[in-house]
This record gives sequence, C-alpha cells and structure tokens, in this order.
Amino acid sequence: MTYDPDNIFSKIIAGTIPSHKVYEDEDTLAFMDVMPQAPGHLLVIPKSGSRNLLDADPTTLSKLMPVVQKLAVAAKDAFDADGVFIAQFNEPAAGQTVFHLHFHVIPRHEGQPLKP
Ligand code: DGP
Repeated sequence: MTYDPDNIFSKIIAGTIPSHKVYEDEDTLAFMDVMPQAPGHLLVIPKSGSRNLLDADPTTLSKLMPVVQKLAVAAKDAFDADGVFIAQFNEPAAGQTVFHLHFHVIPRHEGQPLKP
C-alpha cells in the first residue's frame, strides 16, 4: 500500500479545502472532524505523507504523538470530559476511509454510548 497525495487531508494541509483548525506547527495539523462522534472530536495529522500507521516512519510519529497527547489533555479540559478516546484505523478492513495518517481525539463523558 502506498501513499496517494490526492486525498482530502492533503488538500486540507494545502489549504485548498477549508477546515476548522485547532492546532498547527511545522510538522503537524489538527482540525475538527466534520462527522463528530461526540462534541470536541478532532483529528491530528502529520503534514508529511503517510498512508496510515503501518507505513509511518518513526520520526513522523515522534513529532505527532506529543501533539496527540497535548490535544487530548486540552480537549478533555475544554469539553469538561471524563476521559478521552483515541482512535486510529489502518486500511479499509479496519475502517479507514481517508488515506492520510490521522488520530481521532474524542472527549468522552461517563455514560455516553461509545459510537466509533
Ligand atoms: P477514518 O478514515 O475512518 O479514520 O475516518 C476519517 C474521518 O475524517 C471521519 O471521521 C470523517 C473525517 N473527514 C472526512 N472528510 C473530512 C473533511 O473534508 N474535513 C474534515 N474536517 N473531516 C473529514
């Protein structure tokens, strides 16, 4: 499986498709998911092209994961959540629909049904 740069998140990085950005640095972008599973559901992606976790290089992950952690804490606080669900899908058989590596960060409240 290879990375196809003609994907929707690549266009969000390029700015040709709009998004509600919540974090950006040289290597990483985070924005709100258009189909939120719960209030505060956001996506964290590397700006470099990886199809998913299976082909991501360690350097990319070493820059991405601290941002996932930082935004999980921030989203938990901002949405007064009880916990945070982190989800990440690899290939269609596992539920991946956009083929640019992304982590879902989803604030969770006690008793809220788990949809993803
Ligand atoms: P998955 O590949 O299954 O991890 O899901 C991809 C997620 O990306 C899904 O929750 C919906 C979201 N998504 C798809 N297209 C767009 C888009 O154009 N903008 C934003 N913000 N999110 C999108």
